[in-house]
Amino acid sequence: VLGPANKPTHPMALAPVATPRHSVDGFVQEFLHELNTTQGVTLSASTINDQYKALALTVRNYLMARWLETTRNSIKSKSKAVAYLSAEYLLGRQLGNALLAADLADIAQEGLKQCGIELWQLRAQEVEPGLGNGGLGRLAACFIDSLATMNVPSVGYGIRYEYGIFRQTFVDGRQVEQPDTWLSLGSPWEFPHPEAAVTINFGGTTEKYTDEDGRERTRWLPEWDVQAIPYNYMVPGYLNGRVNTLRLWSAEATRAFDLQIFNSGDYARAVRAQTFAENISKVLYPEDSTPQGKELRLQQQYFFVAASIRDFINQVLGEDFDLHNLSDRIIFQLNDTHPVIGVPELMRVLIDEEGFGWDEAWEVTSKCFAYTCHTLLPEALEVWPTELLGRLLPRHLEIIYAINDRFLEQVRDRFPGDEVRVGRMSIIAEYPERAVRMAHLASVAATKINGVAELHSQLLRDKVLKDFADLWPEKFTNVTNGVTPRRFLRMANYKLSGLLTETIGSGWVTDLERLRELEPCADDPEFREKFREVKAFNKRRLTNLLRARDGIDLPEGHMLDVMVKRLHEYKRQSLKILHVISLYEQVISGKISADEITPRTVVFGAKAAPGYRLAKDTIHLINKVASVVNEDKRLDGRLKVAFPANYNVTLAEKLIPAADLSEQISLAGKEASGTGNMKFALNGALTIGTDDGANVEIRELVGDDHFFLFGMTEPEVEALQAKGYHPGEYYQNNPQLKAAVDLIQSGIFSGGDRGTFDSLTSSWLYHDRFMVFADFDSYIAAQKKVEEKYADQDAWTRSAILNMARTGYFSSDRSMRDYMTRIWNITPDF
Ligand code: RUG
Repeated sequence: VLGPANKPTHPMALAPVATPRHSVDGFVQEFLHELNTTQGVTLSASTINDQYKALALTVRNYLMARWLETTRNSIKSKSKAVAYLSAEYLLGRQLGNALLAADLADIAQEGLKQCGIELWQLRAQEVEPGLGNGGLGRLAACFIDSLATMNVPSVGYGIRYEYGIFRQTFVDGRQVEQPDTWLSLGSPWEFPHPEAAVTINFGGTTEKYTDEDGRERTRWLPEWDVQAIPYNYMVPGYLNGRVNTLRLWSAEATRAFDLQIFNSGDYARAVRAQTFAENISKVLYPEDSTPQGKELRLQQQYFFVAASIRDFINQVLGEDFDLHNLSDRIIFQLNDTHPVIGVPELMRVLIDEEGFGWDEAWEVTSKCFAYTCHTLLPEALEVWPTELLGRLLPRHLEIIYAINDRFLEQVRDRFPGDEVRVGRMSIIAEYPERAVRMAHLASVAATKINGVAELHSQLLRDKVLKDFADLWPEKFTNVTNGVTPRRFLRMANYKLSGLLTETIGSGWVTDLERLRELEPCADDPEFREKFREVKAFNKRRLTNLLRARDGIDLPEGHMLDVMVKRLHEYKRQSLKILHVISLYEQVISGKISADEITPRTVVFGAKAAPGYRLAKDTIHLINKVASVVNEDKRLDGRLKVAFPANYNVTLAEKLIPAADLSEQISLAGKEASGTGNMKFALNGALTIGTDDGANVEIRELVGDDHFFLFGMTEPEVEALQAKGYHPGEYYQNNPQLKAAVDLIQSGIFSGGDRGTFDSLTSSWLYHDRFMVFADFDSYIAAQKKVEEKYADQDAWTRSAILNMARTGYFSSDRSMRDYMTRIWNITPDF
């Protein structure tokens, strides 16, 4: 077995690998070498896939020495590190980011040109690893980018799903999911280490025994196991010589064939056992914000968390480390409740394997975890039936009960006689079935608990986790989310980047607050003109892409009004489509003439969870509205709807820089933060939005004059709910809303069939859980203001520039600094 125990040395190995020469010649030489020796082809015989792979390997080679060095230092150094535990990483394409981080983009472009190859064509070959659903997974990817760029000792841990988020297609306007085969041509970015596999146990029972010292102990007698194989990915910092590691785990059967079954002649059963084990990392669950309590999901969670904890203890700390001091060396950041099973796992390792007493183990464990909550929706807080958890992880359930007993004692001490509170706070729910509340377990164990925007953190303290905030106010803090300026500004909007760098220098890429220096440019007509040219360029680029990718033609000269995010009722894509329908209805009924409409193309991008009926019906409605509206000559081409399928990071990188208007229209108090909102503002789009999530902070920073606010505030929402909300009354009392809903029910968007969208219209009319009808009027009024402002292009551009200049705060570098000081107590390496 290969492993760290076997440590050969050689003087030449002290400088790990030579970095290829940073010149066009050096690059070409390396590229041709990879083409010949790894792909096994000559340049003239190579396919575009060969070229893409050789290019990826070449770029890797430039980063390799830095990676080895970073890894070596992190093992040598005794400084505290952060392990980011996340079930999702929505990475996006790797090549562009690696080229940027290694400062190779220009050299590669020139070198490839000399070989008769266009860099952009190779970049287009890459299938993005879609190992996440939406905001939560993309946030994890932004965070690890910032950690590397800021020299923070850190490692990301997660799951290498064989199938990531499904590929969305539309058939007759309805969403149809296709498997995401991102690995079918192999990935040149991963480094598998099967020799470093970790065995992960499941099932079975526990038993009590007495050890040699006469102590009562418990051991877990598992029933089955799988191998966790680590795959390493480079996480290069931006131009700083550091390359961190993302380690994703893949499941394999412990024995390729179960020999016993095999020898008994039951070949099929033996192979089935293998398939069963490998299912664990087979597919990403496509639910965003509404998890389904599926057994395989719990298996996935335990699988990656147990492997990661073991990996950190064994590989990074080594055998001699005294685990009593674990919290001096690591903080495990729990990205939502998905990795929370790590808490009883660390307790189990310390007590059952390392011989710690309970109090000693808790003392360590309760300093090693911090918990980020990403939601306000009760249905998004994971809960595992004890029956299931106990069957899969019997020892962990015992430990959870023991944690709960001690915790509830504390609650009773503090609030004597308040058994209602005890029931509310218990880690174990009794109804509708006995179940473990993972958010409670996380809150009990974590040193710190944070929300992801100011308003969200406030609502966590005041509502969702109020009892915990009463008990431990000092645990609660906020870290407002951020996005990486490297991917979402420097790379995605390279024309704007050029203009920024030309104006204020390149420092903004790692110090985004410096965009403030651009504020005076908002009043400079020449700068405004250049800014408009950039936007026009980005629109042309998007037009070309959508034509080739989706056969969609974007009209010229339109306001680009963009709503891209997961499809969820609380995000209210329905409000946006009702606006479109209303404009359409007013023209075809003669209430307004087409030339009163601001020429506008509304772009949607959204995937719905495959089992989420109403979300899928909304997609169907949007597509059907698009096909009717886009064809109707009465609109004179002034209103269009575009819905490119399969919205993903790659598309976002083209769409966001082209947008004029950013739609952030969730019901107040429902969107924890949002991060798309930040990307749009940074790329100079104006936001129409509610006072929700990070919109609140965006508006505060950019100023009311440069933000279109509408809708109820969170307290108003609460008050309306308390009073009793009757959506039917809004329908009856608002002729414009009624006309739009009636138009859907007339069958005009469904080939005359009046019932096609009944599920949607009746859910609005009779429930409207997210109060679309209540905010409709205010939304329409805000859209009028949008139109007025857009009519004055100078005023619009001025606001767009100020949006960009004032939102540097939303860099994920700043988020990481906040985590370091408020939660982790970590300083960067230098
Ligand atoms: O819905 C939230 C977003 O508001 C937030 O910006 C993002 C990152 O913090 O996380 C999203 N989220 C929440 N995704 N899944 C969950 C489930 O808790």
